Amino acid sequence: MTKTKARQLRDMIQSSELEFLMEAHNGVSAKIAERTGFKGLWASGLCLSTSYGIRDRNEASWTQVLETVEFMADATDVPILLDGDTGYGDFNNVARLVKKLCQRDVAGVCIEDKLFPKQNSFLGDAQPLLTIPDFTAKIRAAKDAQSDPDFIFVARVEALIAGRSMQEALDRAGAYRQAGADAILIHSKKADSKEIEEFCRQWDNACPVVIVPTKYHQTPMDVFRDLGVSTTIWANHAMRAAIVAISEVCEEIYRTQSISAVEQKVATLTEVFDLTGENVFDDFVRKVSA
Ligand code: SPV
Ligand code: MG
Repeated sequence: MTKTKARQLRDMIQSSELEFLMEAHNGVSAKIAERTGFKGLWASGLCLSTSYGIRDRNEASWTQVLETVEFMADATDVPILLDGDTGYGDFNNVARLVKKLCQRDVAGVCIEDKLFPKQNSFLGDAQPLLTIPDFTAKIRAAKDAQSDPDFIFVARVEALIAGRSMQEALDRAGAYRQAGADAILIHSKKADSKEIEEFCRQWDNACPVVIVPTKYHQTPMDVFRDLGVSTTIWANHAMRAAIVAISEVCEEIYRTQSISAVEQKVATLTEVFDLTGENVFDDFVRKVSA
């Protein structure tokens, strides 16, 4: 029997290898990442928002996010970890979110200990944090609501982002683990990875650690491998690549009033049809008309 998506994500998070989740923000970007070979996907709140043309401040409703992530789950066979921001409300909202994610075959959710409405971690300083008891209530509510025993809850510690101490980051992570979190995402916006490395040393793999090296991208992955990090999230690179590629093609077509010059730079229609499954539609028609 094939493994459920939640089981696949659980195996990745718990494996002794360093694993990778690639950002995707709609069905087609999810499919492309899967085809490349990624074993799992990160449905980024920032990139979902960007794809809607809105800010990463919970301007999209949670059901709009759910609808998009369902398209992503339908388009792929690999597990998706949804960036669920702060859970779109209190513990009750988190429980309802987890229930719906299990129904739609989304393998896990990452919830951060900031306040609703959230703002992106790379904006501003000293962002306020939720109290530990209020956040552990969200974890317990999520674990209680999951219908799939393998569903993954990643608790995201924003203490370092908010300028709090290393000790507070460790205390929060400890409380979240005790409340039932399956993994801890420790986030940093520093250009070097010293504080992440320090956290990992002191945490000593009390439970799996997930990192997002968007800012400290120069540190080789072997450093994190040696520290026993479970999973790295490449958090926004499909969207940032798309912005550059779309801009270049728009500029060229606008300037030349022709599409000839870009023909070699864009996907063929055969590739488009292949990505959306047109190539197997005829087989489907034959099967149902037999
Ligand atoms: C996201 O991808 O939306 C994240 C990661 O939450 S970050 O933008 O680094 O906060
Ligand atoms: Mg986010």
